[in-house]
Amino acid sequence: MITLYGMGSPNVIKVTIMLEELDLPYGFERIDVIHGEQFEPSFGRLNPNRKVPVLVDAREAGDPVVLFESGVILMYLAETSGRFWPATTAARYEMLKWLMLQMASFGPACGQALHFNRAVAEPSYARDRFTTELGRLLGLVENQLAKHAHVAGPDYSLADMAFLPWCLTLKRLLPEAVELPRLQEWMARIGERPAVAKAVAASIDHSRRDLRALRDADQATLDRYYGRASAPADY
Ligand SMILES: N[C@@H](CCC(=O)N[C@@H](CS)C(=O)NCC(=O)O)C(=O)O
Repeated sequence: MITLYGMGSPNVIKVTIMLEELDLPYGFERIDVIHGEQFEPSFGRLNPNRKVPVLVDAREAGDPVVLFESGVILMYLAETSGRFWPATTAARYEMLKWLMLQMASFGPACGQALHFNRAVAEPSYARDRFTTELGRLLGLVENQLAKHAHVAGPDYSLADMAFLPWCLTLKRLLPEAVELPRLQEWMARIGERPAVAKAVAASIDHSRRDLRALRDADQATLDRYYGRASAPADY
């Protein structure tokens, strides 16, 4: 049995896309990160960094495999299934460098740009800085899509699965950022894959619950969620 711990967020959707692409059955455990469920001791044993997604693979006898970091989870599912895992070292690393760029640069830039444009009302140095950096990275993806059908080259890969959920989130929350023709075409094309459509549809219910939790949260909860107050002292 595979269990995915998550919420309706892009880093979690990456993993559900891959699980759907592989047609792997899995259970979903919602973690209400807005109300701090990630600080429960039981969750800390799965991810000491207290973030979702977490994947627990208990399909084989013995200790389950417990993984955090969405990129690592994608790599694990690819390597263990033999799908979306290029056979040659050169092709594999060609794909992995774009996956790593998504993990290390694009995802964090999206998160910060969205935070300073949407969650915080006033214009600021931080807003300009992260919006500019996000624009630069989206330009890089646009250039890549001018040369290839997919982010990491001619083939659909883990890199597409990692970039797409963030791009779809931008389309909803910061649409002007993704008004790039090749990016738009790629989003529409990849979005039509049955596995992607299924994963995105499944995330809608989780997102609604996250939004309700955000709407109902008191100021102290919001301050903790947005990192303006420290995490619980004893976690
Ligand atoms: N690099 C991590 C980022 C994980 C992450 O930031 N997860 C968010 C949801 S997308 C989260 O758990 N937020 C809750 C919190 O920060 O307390 C990954 O890709 O898995």
